[in-house]
Amino acid sequence: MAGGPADRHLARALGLARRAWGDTHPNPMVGAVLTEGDAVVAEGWHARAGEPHAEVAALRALGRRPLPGATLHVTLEPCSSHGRTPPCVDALLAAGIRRVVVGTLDPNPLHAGRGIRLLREAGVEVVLADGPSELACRELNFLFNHWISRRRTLLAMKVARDATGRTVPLPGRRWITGEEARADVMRWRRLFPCVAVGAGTALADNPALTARLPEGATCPLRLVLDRSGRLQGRGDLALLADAHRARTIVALDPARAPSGHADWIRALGPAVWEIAPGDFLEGVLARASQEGIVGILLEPGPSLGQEVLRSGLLRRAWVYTAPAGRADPASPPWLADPLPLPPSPVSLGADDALLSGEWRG
Ligand code: AOF
Ligand code: ZN
Repeated sequence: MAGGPADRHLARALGLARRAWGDTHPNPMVGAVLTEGDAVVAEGWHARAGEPHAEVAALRALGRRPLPGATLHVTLEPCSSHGRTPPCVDALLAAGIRRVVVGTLDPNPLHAGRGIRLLREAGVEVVLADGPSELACRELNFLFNHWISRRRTLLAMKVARDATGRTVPLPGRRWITGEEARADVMRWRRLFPCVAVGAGTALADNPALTARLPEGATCPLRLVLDRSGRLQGRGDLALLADAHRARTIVALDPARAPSGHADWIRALGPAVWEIAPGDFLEGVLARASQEGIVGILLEPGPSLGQEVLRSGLLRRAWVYTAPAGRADPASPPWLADPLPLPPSPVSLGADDALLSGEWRG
């Protein structure tokens, strides 16, 4: 179906799905376009968990029964069992839809291929996307795809470096990369339910970790990995003091943090995760999984970054690379080429490049 009208309609449905960017966890982003002949007659998307699925939203937007020849294009296989909402397969059959174009299969073990089979058994023509359309529909929901099959938090990392692999800005500067690269980071902060830094970065940079986009600012859950209680006495830090401090979580190892550290943090407003001694990163991911957090975007400094690389726990990365000489030559070059990322360089502004995707390290 490469390049045909079905791909065009799926591309439009993907645009609709992205309207709920970051808002659907733990559900996927899904978009749907209903066509009659060449005309798009209704659109829908899944706005947040608990609200109608994209297919149902499109049928409702139509406000009448679809014509007999109508086609429903949807970025994800229609669901086939009751969750928070009734199954979309039933809604499509009840509406008399006889042709469905599906962007990608739903990896949810409750559905995976079942929706397609039920539709076909009911005599509906089902067309499955392939090639770049299928890939785009699947990639959009990398967080959901990981969560639904493993019930485990996906750990991702964002790094801004220069071409020597250093990540600490030049003395007196705040940034290594340019504006476009930083704007791109904001989109990923907006997608992930949780953004994390180490205590070193919290102390050195005093970051707010909010997602500041042209359409407004939002605050993800903000996680500080403060294993040994280095934030003690720094109640002035933005993460502990700003208006969003109830959205901050401090993870610590009670055996290593000063006594009273956890209570001191809680009294300021943030939550505390006391991680039992052992592998700290693994403990944090286990706790985040229990809490239903589908993904953490870590923005590490050199020492945490090196630890994460050694841990084998990293699943995704966004590496923004500025020309050599943009980082502090006194800092360790810890993220050197070649990176175990797909060959996907994107240019951002005049100087910066981004390499991103599944981390195969
Ligand atoms: C669809 N269309 O727009 C979405 C789907 O709890 P519920 O009822 O919202 O169901 C959630 C599951 O439904 C979710 O895990 C995923 O498998 C599927 N999401 N399916 O047909 C949609 N959001
Ligand atoms: Zn559904």
